[in-house]
Amino acid sequence: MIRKVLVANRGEIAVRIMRSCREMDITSVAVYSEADRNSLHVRYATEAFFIGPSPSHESYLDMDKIISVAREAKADAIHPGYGFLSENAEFARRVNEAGIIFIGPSPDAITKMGDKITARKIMLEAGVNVVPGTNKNLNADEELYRVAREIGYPLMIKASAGGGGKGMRLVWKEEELAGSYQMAKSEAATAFGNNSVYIEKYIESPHHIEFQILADKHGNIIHLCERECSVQRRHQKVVEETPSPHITPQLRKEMGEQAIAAAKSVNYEGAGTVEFLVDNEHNFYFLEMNTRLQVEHPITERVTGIDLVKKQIEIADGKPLEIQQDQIRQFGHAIECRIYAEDPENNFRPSPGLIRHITEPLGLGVRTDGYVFEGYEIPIYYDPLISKLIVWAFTREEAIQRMKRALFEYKITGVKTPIPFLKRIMDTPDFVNGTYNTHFIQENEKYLLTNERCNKKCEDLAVFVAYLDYTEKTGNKIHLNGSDKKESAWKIYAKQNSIIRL
Ligand code: MV4
Repeated sequence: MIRKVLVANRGEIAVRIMRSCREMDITSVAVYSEADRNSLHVRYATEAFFIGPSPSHESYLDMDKIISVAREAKADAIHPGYGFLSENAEFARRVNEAGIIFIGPSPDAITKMGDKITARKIMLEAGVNVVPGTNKNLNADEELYRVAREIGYPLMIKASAGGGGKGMRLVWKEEELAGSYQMAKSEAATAFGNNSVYIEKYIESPHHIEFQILADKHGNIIHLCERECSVQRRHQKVVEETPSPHITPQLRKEMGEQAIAAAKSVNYEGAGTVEFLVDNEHNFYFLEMNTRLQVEHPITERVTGIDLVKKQIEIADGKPLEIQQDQIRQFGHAIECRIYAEDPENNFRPSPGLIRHITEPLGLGVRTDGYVFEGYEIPIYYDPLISKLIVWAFTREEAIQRMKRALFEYKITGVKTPIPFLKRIMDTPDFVNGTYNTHFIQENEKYLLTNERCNKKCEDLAVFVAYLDYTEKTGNKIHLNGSDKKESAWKIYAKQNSIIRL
């Protein structure tokens, strides 16, 4: 029986996991670094242990330290959250060897899915659609040119140890092949300590659609339908929604079956996500499998009514999944916006610092998963995610309106956030119509980055033009920086002549 869980994470996801623990009468154990002494996950937990200095490799990535704390606290299980050690097979193995339950899949499943060439091979054997490409590490000889020609251009070279957009290269024509190949290999060696690469046909303008699956220790596997994650910027998700406006019930059924086949092929246990690329003709291809709980899991929880963290814990505890596939429904529509401490007007640079004021949205159909509070200082050491705003409504249209309302209510000062940027996404025709793909942000950049500073400059210019127009037509000279009564005369003039709105 799992009675006590150590949460090997921080921030919003640590709090999210502890909330489910509390509902299950499970004692939660927090671990924290120097920078997290005042963090909410420490206050929320039943017990908390200091594990080291702020840099994550000396704290949240220190396997020995975390396992020894788990032993000391007599935790029955460790939940890794996402990021940090969540997809580290060695950590999962060492946790198990310490006689502690790792809340997640087996080290073997993590290893297989972590190596993209191995995963492609296993998927092919399991009858899962994979992107046409190679399934072995290629050397730079005639074979490379031959297979590249077979696959056709454009194509992608990807690092086998990569994933999530890291270590990818797009090759448009044969002349670029050798150079890109060498660069991809050396980048992979530096970034992952593994220079294996493979080739895939380039899927143009794809949708990024992922399926949530749950698998227990008794061979039961179900899928909880899809999440549309095509609104991304530099491989960082910005907005997610479910159901996907791009997929049909028939496609959902086929993709769901393949997602289950993918999980089955590695004897998957726990919650996992199977990512697909879907093209405009509704062809879909396995991309990779994430062997962890994902950031965007709440939208699935909202439409299915299933607490995914609770299911993870129950599965780890050996309980069979009681719910059958035909009981899974997507009820209504859910959208998530990620609120990062970053500055969209400054190339999305992280904007850590003190939260001076925060008012979170409330009301019908609104959920926020966060961890910050007034007076909290966001550390520079970790992911700058402040919170996730999740809305639900019966229809997609209503959900968008509700998201706009919630974004209007959301007030955060002290750090920069992408709230104005997210509001504009909700007003962009491709988003409103549900006709977007992974190029959405790039294609709509002009509109989305019409920032506040630019608006202010336009306004200043309009005021100046109005002033010139007034002085020219009336002969009156007014000083712009004076706040005398005469100033209002030219403002009135400007307003009446529709030069500016004031
Ligand atoms: C691709 C692709 C087109 N064709 N693979 C980027 C993230 C990583 N998981 C895989 N990625 C892509 N792989 C082939 N064969 C296009 C992307 C891609 C992308 C995928 C999902 C979401 C956003 C993206 C943005 C650019 C490229």
